[in-house]
Amino acid sequence: MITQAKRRKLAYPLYAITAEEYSVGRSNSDVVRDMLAGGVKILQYRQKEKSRREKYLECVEIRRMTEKAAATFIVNDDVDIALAVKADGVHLGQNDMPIEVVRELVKEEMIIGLSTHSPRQALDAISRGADYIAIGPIFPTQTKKDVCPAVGLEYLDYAVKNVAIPFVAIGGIKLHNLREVLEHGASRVAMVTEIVGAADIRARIKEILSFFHHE
Ligand code: TZP
Ligand code: MG
Repeated sequence: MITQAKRRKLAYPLYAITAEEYSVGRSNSDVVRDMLAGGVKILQYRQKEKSRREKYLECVEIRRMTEKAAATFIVNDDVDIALAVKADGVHLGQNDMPIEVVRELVKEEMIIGLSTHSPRQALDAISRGADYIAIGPIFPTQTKKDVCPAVGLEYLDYAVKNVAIPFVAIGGIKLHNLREVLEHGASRVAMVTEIVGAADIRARIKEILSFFHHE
């Protein structure tokens, strides 16, 4: 269940996610350094197709960097890596281990996030104790290999009206459609390629954050 302490760790508008295959030659740790320097305060380590040893070693380093920057660190998929590096949270998909089982492993203090693609999945996630949910993909995206089709802004509208826990809009969100997403009431957005693929990551983050500062 979400507590005030966990809410505080999620109380930031931009949720940045790694993906080395879209980072145009830069390593995850180089990208994370720039994300944090640009002002990112919630960061998810997401990396498919690397050995678990490599992922663990990268997460050790990223935990050190996020701690120094007072940023919230969430590990995608790997509950054991999240525990081993003392991450703030773990992010699960609909096909990962059941949330109740993960909760027993990580205990109450750790944040559990769940990807959801429909109102039914949102209600299910909330009733089973998710601390936050991801809402998407809002727009078509090629970034996630096994992604379901875009759900559109309607599901975001539903979440804005009906979801009381923190939620983050995700999927195909770019500078050019960010205003539209915010106008629909999202207070947090997650991005992969718009950040990791930018030539100047710090400048891109400043541009994204400026949308929130002028709200
Ligand atoms: N979950 C739903 S869509 C997505 C994930 C991880 C990928 C989003 O990537 P991008 O590059 O921001 O569209
Ligand atoms: Mg997953």
